[in-house]
Amino acid sequence: MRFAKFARCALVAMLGLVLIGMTLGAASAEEPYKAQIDALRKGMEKYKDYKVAVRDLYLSTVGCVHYAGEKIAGYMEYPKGAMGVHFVNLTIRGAPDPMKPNVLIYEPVGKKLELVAVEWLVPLTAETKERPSLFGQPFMGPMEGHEPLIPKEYVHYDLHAWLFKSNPLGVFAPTNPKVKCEGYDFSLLEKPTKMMHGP
Ligand SMILES: [Cu+2]
Repeated sequence: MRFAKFARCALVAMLGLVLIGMTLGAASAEEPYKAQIDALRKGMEKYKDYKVAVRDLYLSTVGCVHYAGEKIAGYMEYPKGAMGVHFVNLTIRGAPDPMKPNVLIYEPVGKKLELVAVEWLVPLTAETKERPSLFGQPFMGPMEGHEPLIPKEYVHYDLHAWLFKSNPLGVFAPTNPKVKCEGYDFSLLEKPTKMMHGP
């Protein structure tokens, strides 16, 4: 009798440990990079004012990009949700710099633009030897350019990081179901982009 009780207690304790382990496991994807991600967020904070971003040559591509969540064979998969308005800096080139993303993403909220994410956009070139990765995250792609705002010929890899708005799909997911383009004049529903081949 007493042993049965002990066994039950031990089982409950073990289950508890397993649950704690699972929770820690889920959080650990970005854990080793936490300090680096915090430093990046701090460095990007000044861009909460979009005018500061424009002065630093992050220029608006106007459309608030969102996806319906459709799945097509041979095309990239974007879960239903939005990205927002991309501000692209074409003067940042070369290998992706974890502290200097070349894209900032804003969500239109009322008459304001709120900084929600950053993105690294890396073209596929003859010199590309391997898939880029940052913070232990392999980039998505290679894929065609996102029409109609980016020409199809711009074959690239990309990685998003939701630094300023939580994303239930994860910090590095391409779309965020909590970001909305509705009510914004330049809302733009994009089709999934064609997958290409590369390292
Ligand atoms: Cu994007």
